[in-house]
Amino acid sequence: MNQTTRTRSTQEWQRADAAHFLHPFTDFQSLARKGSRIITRAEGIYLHDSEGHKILDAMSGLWCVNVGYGRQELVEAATRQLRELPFYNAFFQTATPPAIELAELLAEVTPPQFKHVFFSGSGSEGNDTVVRMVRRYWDLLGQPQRHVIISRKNAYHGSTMAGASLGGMGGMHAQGGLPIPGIVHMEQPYWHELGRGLSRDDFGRVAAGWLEAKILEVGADQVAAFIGEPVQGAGGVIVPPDTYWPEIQRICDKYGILLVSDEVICGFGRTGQWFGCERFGTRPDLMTFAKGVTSGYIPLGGVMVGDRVANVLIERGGEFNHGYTYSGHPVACAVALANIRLIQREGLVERVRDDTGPYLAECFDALRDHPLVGEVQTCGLMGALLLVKDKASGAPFPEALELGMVCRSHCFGNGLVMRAVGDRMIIAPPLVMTRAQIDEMLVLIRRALDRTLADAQRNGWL
Ligand code: PXG
Repeated sequence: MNQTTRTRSTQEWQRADAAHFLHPFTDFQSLARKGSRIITRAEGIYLHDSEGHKILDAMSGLWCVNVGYGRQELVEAATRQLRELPFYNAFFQTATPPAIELAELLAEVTPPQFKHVFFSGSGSEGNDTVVRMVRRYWDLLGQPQRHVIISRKNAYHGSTMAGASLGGMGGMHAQGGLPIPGIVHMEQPYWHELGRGLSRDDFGRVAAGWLEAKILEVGADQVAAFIGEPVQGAGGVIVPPDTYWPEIQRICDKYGILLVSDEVICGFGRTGQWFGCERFGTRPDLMTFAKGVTSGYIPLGGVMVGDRVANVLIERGGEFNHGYTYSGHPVACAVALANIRLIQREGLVERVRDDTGPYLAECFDALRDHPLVGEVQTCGLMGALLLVKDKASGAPFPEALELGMVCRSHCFGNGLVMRAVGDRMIIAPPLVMTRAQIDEMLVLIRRALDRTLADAQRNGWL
């Protein structure tokens, strides 16, 4: 703990925070009234706050701390690189060893069509690069009219102008004049809301068919690409039926449009495969990554560029007028190298696939008997529990009750970070989590559900 952390009380932190720090996605006034929770340190899968509470972090920071907190290999890699060469750019025909080595290692751990990478500083910037690159690709092929990118409602692709436009969040589009031109949205593959009359498999095919309908509506010769998260993360851990992605791939192939897999959350082991596209059986042309590439220890993002696009950009391209100061930042790349090697050495992807992923699925399944739980989904080390008013019909609670937020407060009060997306309670814990820690998490989750149920009964919401 550093000097300032020791010498300020929680209230002093909160006062200074409210006076100067505008937090992301936050109602500033309401937070200033309540005061932030001040997280001061972390170890393994646990956070510690300024009040001395220990909290199980079932969200891996923000879907990113895949290898857990306090990993000395990553600290040492950063320190070594900071001493040797803290920064140099990659613009003017220069490169640094960590950036080159990371590019090489990424080509090794990603599917075989990927031999090239374009680095950014975050997932949002990565998706800005995707928009620039996709449109540049079709320009170079003499089809500049192919500029429309199809995305999905309730998708999250970041918060820059292009990232938020690709995303399908109405609240974000309502601020700042979004989406930018040439981005259109179709419905998401959310069975519980849109497919309840159908089997999940049939619904998966129907939902993928909405892509073909959208392509025909826009005009097939106008469409450049389709982008999607293998599993929608911020949208509420919406796991599509297994029939969905293969059909999306078939439709992309049929019309020759590029497939972009946004792997910012699903990448680096989250689904029990290195990348979500491998779990769901697609062959994307471009793949956005961030978060888990450094386990969040330092910002880094980028786009894996498949041969189809890379060959055109390299052979016919001339200069690509795009890049960031921190594209290939040597310290970030050194941390990513240490992080990926650690994931490999500890076999974390295989552990999620063969052991902790199936175990989490089993434990979540057992929550189906809870009176509030209407739907249960997991994929690797991601999970969602939908709170419903009526289990038989799946009828939701009135939105105004914000039952998810009630449950989330019980989690916090109980030493557990779990997110609420509407009434979907979601988790994405560090991939180093053990079976014993999953058991411990489940005790906390069940307790929060029971307390939420007691509130609902006491207030006559059921
Ligand atoms: N794509 C996906 C799939 C993401 O989940 C981004 C892009 C943007 O990455 P950056 O690094 O620019 O934030 C993300 C980010 C939430 C939440 O509430 C999720 C994200 C970010 C902030 C909040 O679950 N994901």
